[in-house]
Amino acid sequence: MSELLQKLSECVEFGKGNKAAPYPPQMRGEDGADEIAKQLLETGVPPQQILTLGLMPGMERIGIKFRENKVFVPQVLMSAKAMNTAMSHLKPFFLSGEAKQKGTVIIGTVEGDLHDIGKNLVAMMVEGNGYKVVDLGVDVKSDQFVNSLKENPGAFVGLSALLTTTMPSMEKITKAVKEAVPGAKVAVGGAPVTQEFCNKIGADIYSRDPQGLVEFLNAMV
Ligand code: B12
Repeated sequence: MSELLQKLSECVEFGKGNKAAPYPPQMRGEDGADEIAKQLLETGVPPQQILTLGLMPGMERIGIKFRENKVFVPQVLMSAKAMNTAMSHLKPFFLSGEAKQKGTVIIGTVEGDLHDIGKNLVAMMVEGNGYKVVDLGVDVKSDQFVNSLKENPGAFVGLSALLTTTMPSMEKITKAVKEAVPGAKVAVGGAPVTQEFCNKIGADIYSRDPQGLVEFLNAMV
C-alpha cells in the first residue's frame, strides 16, 4: 500500500494524470493518478490517507521545485491536473464529511483586476495541500469577500493583484474584511505586491509564491 501511495505522489509531482497520458515521457504506459487513486480506494485505503500520504507530498515537492525555479508554470499546471484527477475520486468522501480537510481558504483576484493565472495556481496548490478552496474568481469586490467569509466562518482570505492600479483595492478589501470579521486573516500576493505593501495595508502575510502561503497555513492549523 505504501508503495502505491509513493507512486501516487510521484504521479502528482511529475504531472502523470492517467495511463493514456503521454506526459511525462519517462512514465509513459504506466498507471497515472487516476488509476492509482481508484486502486487505493478499492483496496480500502481511507481517502484522508490518500490525500495526506499520496497527493500532498507530491504537491509539496512540486511547490518547492517551483519556488527554486527548478520547474515552471506548465509543469505545475500538469501536477495540479493530475492532482485534480485523483481528487475527483476522493471528493465525494470529503463532501460527505467522511474525510476532513485542514481548513478553508477564500481566494480571489481583487476588484478591477482580471488576471487569474497566478491566483488559480495558488488555489490549486492550496487545495492540493488539503484545504477547501472557495474561489471567487476575478474582479472581486469587498462585499463578496465579506459575505463569503460570513458563509465560511474561520476561513482564511487570499487576495491576488497583478496591476499596480488595483493594489488600492487590496487595501480596501483587507480593511473591509478585518472590520466585518475581526481576527480574520488575510494573505496578499501577485507580481507587484511586496512585504512592505503587505505591512502597510495591515494584511497578515505576503508570499511571492504559493508554497509560502501553504507553509503559513500549515503552521496556523
Ligand atoms: C497574462 C497577462 C494578461 C492576460 C491575463 C489572462 C489571465 N487569465 O490571467 C490579459 C491579456 C487578459 C491581460 C490583460 C491586461 N494586462 Co496583463 N499581463 C499578463 C502577463 C503577461 C502575465 C501575468 C501572469 O499570468 N503571470 C504568471 C503568474 C503565474 O504569475 P503571478 O500572477 O505573478 O502569480 C504568482 C505570484 O505572484 C503568486 N501569487 C499571485 N497571486 C497570489 C495571491 C496570494 C494570496 C499569494 C500568496 C501569492 C500569489 O503566486 C503565483 C505563482 O507563483 C503580465 C506580464 C508578466 N510577464 O508578468 C502582464 C501584466 C501583468 N499586464 C499588464 C497590463 C497593463 C494589462 C492590461 C491593463 C493591458 C491593457 N492595457 O488592457 C490588462 C488589464 C486587464 C485587467 N483589468 O485586469 C501589466 C501590468 C503593469 C502594472 N505594473 O500594473 C503587465 C505586468 C505587463 C506589462 N509589463 O506591462 N494581461
